Amino acid sequence: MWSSRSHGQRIAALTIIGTAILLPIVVFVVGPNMPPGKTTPVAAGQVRDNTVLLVVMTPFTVFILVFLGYALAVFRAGKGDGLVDGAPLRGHFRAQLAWLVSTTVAVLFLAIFGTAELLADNGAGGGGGPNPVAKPSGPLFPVQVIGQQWEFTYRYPTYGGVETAQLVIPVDRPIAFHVTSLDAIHSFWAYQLGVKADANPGTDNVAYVTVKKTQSFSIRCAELCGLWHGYMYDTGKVVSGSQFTSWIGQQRKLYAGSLKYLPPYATTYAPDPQFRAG
Ligand SMILES: [Cu+2]
Repeated sequence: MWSSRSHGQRIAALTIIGTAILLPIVVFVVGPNMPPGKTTPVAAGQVRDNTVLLVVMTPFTVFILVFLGYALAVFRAGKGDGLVDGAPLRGHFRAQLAWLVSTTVAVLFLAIFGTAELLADNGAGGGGGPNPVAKPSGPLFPVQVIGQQWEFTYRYPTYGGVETAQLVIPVDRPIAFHVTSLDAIHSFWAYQLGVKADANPGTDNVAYVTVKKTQSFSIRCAELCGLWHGYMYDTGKVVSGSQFTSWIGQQRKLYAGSLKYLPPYATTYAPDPQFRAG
């Protein structure tokens, strides 16, 4: 019979071999195909972060699977064996040290890496609240996203505060989405852009993105918000600057009549004036 020491060494060796085989596959095959794709710098950053997370969890997953397989194969009781407990691991200094050090290093690395990535990408496509800690430099193109049961409406404060039923944004311009809600909590998720920001009533939740090429993208509500939550989806469009100018001009004409019924533009949006912020 093997000693507990040689069990440990075998499991460690199998974990190292398994990790060495899987890591290149994770980095070069699985990683580049991770969601949400690479059509915006923010989305590409999320692909990179998802790959890093997968790399970090690979040795741990391999260890758990190796341990399971090893235990099933080697610690199996033979016919006629009584119910015998294995050697206790309690007080095994090296096993404890290895586990404590590896998990501590992994968790601290993820905390530091995650914080750095959030700051480097100006919120990494997530909502940063009304006053985000990190902000892109230069002029921003503001678009208000208003969630309500069960659709999104889009407001363009720099174009007379016109409200539209479809989201169209110009390519290569840093966009600031101001996400809010009229009623329940929704979440504005523009999948291919790598943007996902909660829509809370009475809150201006700001998320930044710049899109590098013209394209369509899907929009879904990502927060269970009532009966027709599953139907709260939409398709947005990224167009050239000139296409955007002509589109927004048409919208202003189309909705000119309704504009006078809308409240003046504010960072939050409430049907009842007493809940309106300035
Ligand atoms: Cu919703």
